[in-house]
Amino acid sequence: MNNSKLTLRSLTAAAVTLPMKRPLGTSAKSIDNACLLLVDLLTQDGIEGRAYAFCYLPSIARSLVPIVAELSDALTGLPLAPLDLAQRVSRHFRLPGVTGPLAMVASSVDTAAWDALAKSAGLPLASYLGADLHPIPAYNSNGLGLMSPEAAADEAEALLESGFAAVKLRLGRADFHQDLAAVKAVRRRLPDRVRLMVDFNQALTFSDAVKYALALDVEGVYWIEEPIRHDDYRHMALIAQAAKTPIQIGENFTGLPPMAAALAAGASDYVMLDLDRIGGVTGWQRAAGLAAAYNREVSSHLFPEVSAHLLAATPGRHWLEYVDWANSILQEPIQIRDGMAITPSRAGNGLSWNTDVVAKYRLD
Ligand code: SMN
Ligand code: MG
Repeated sequence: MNNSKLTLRSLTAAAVTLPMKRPLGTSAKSIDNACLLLVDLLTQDGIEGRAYAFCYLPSIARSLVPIVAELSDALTGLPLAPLDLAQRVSRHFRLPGVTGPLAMVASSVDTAAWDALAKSAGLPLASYLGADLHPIPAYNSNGLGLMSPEAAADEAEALLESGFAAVKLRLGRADFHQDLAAVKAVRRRLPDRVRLMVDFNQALTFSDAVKYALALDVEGVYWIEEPIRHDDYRHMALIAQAAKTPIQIGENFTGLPPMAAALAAGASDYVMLDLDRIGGVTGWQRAAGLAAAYNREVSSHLFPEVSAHLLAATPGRHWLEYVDWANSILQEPIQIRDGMAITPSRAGNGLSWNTDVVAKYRLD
């Protein structure tokens, strides 16, 4: 089939809230439901592209449904060329600004467009982007929120099912001694070969972050994620210089400019890309190039299904963040074998909705 013939017919969206098996207590907020916006792109040729956005709050997921409908009117009849569509979407949102939830919409449209293109070529997304279907090392990022040291150790052990060899613990309590107690309890319970990432979700001040990072240097932690405000690159760089443990940031890069600024400042040893904030497949590919120029390992943030394809096509691919939050609405959730995410071989990005379950959890 000739890709140039594909034409965008419509975009539709549905908001859902899905119960999470393991609630997640972060230093910012406790999350026990995954609020998603499901985006369907229909072409005039009948090929569909899909994406979902992780919206954090039900009100955000709901509010984006009419925004997608309005965007659909602006894009209908255009060729399905994601790079050109991205420019049109950027222009559509330029006055309010392509940030926050609007960046999620822009990214989802891009992701859905690439899905439809890869399907029309009969190729899995990774292959369509020129890569082999590499399995990707995955860490289990379900649960392990702020909880007692004993409960955290129990949960960490349970998370090793499916052969996971890495888990992520959330930190950022008011009292660092409690954070440290949780790290020690989890580390003691896990076999040495299991990697333990920790994530402060931006909870610390700069001076506390330096102190706590040095304390964590002797606790067998694999990376320290977002110790301070995500966009304070100057101080993040000082923490990265002070600590032996690598610093990980990036889930809050909205588009390329913040990522370029962070890399130029030396703010992070590793980078993590969020499909929904970085600009979908188009944004991810550009970001992967930038990371390669700076010789940085690239991990994914949420969206394990599409991120597996993108990491397969990313030089310096590092870890996939595995969460099962969308599994209930997916016809074929991503498989984990021996701690590796299996990049699916079906055409497209692999997303298709279980419509009965979508109907059950619909918000709008
Ligand atoms: C996170 C992700 C999604 C919701 C809350 C917290 C976290 C992560 O920062 O990196 O997994
Ligand atoms: Mg994080």
